[in-house]
Amino acid sequence: MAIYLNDVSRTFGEYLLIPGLTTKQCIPTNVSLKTPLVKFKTGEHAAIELNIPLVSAIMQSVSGPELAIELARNGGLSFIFGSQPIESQAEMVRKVKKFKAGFVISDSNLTPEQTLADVVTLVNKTGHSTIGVTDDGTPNGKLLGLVTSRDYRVEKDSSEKKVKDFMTPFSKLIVGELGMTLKEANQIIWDHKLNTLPIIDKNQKLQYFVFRKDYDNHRDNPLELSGADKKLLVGAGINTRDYKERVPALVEAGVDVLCIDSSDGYSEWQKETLAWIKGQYGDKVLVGAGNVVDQEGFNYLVEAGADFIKVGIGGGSICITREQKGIGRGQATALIDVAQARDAYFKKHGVYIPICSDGGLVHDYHMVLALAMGADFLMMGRYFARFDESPTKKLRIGNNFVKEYWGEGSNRAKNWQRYDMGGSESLKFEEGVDSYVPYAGKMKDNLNVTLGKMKATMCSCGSVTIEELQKYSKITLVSSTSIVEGGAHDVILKEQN
Ligand code: RVP
Repeated sequence: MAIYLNDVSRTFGEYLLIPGLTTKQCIPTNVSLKTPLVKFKTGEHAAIELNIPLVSAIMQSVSGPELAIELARNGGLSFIFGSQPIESQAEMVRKVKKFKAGFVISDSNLTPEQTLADVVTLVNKTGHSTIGVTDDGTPNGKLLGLVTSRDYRVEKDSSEKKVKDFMTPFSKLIVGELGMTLKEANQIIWDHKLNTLPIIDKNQKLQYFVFRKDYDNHRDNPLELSGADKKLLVGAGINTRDYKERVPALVEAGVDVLCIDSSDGYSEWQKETLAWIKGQYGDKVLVGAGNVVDQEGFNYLVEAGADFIKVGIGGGSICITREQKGIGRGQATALIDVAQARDAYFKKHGVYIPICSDGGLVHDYHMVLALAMGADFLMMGRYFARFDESPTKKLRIGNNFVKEYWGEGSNRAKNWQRYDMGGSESLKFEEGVDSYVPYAGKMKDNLNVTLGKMKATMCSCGSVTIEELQKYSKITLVSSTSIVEGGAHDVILKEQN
């Protein structure tokens, strides 16, 4: 006979937090959102700790290098999507690792033989007015000059005029050398009243620009997630098919942590993948596994060597796995169950395995609930897809701006490995949809609001750390009628413009 679980599958919207005593120390500025990303032994620290408990989903429409850089600068971490060729994924990882605050790789470059018409086209395309003139027109070619808006007059000059005839030539440029600090670069900018300082290597090859206007922007990112070498941290998704080629390429590119990406991770394929990685690299390569929704799945992947476990099947906003395959579990119930297994494992073995709640988080308070229920960090797709930094197109629909957001199991992503059940020929059907999400602007502005709200909720619960929240919070189920009570009710809302 089948086993019946007695607990109802529930999700975050069915719970509320009951406030605890808010002491005078319990103020948002005292709240730390630091949290472990990978396993550690009693009395030790995790090899990687996040400064905010948020990671971005392993998805084409979410985690590209631009979003990864911005999220790491704000204390979280991205897992660059794995549903792409190995080399392009490794290149994205390299791009994040190469990022140096204030040092920008030039995105506008031309050769001296190109024309004013090319300059105008490029400026319109990038929106940037500083153009690096290099021998081969690439961002790292030999620097031959610089063009800024002060070097030409579109109305008066011929559009055929060659770049070499109006650029500021290299002989007249003030440049910085590769290896100098941002402080040193800014001193040169200040001393010479420059707007842009090109940074070159020994062979005069352009490496970066440092812009005067960026100085203030780059000064304060106190939560930045970087290693001892000051490079930003970045993760990457892998699958259970091509890991013998993909993992070495990602490691070579400098990836800090991997995660096996699967909608249903309780499988021998994951065990094999973990065994291979740990056999090759030991604990030098950190790798998470999942997704699971119960204790059995958690214990299986932990025994197989996973450094963290991802929880959640079918709760993602773009996910139709539950409808298509009838598998899954309410996200809150799954999390509560797995958190118990995590705690039991810690008690028995003295090893703490962080768990990540993946998918289905809608409101900011859901994030606090998930942490209170035992999640160590949270993976989100929809939340991040809305921002400028996500890799998808921003479109206007009617009076609203939206961004595209599609599931890895959709026909558009064609990430069949994620849904692979093994064998040489596997059934391919959609488990995700292609959609839009409301455009929300810059990540940093949104994060500030979200983190502010999370901290306020934690203070109401009397907790200044995630550990305290997990230990002491009181959580209650709500009835459907009390959910109605929680919104505006029995009033006539004024029209919102
Ligand atoms: P959400 O944050 O609710 O948008 O959910 C994102 C999560 O949904 C991902 O981290 C992943 O686990 C899951 N996902 C991604 N693609 C699909 C799909 O196509 N079904 N599901």
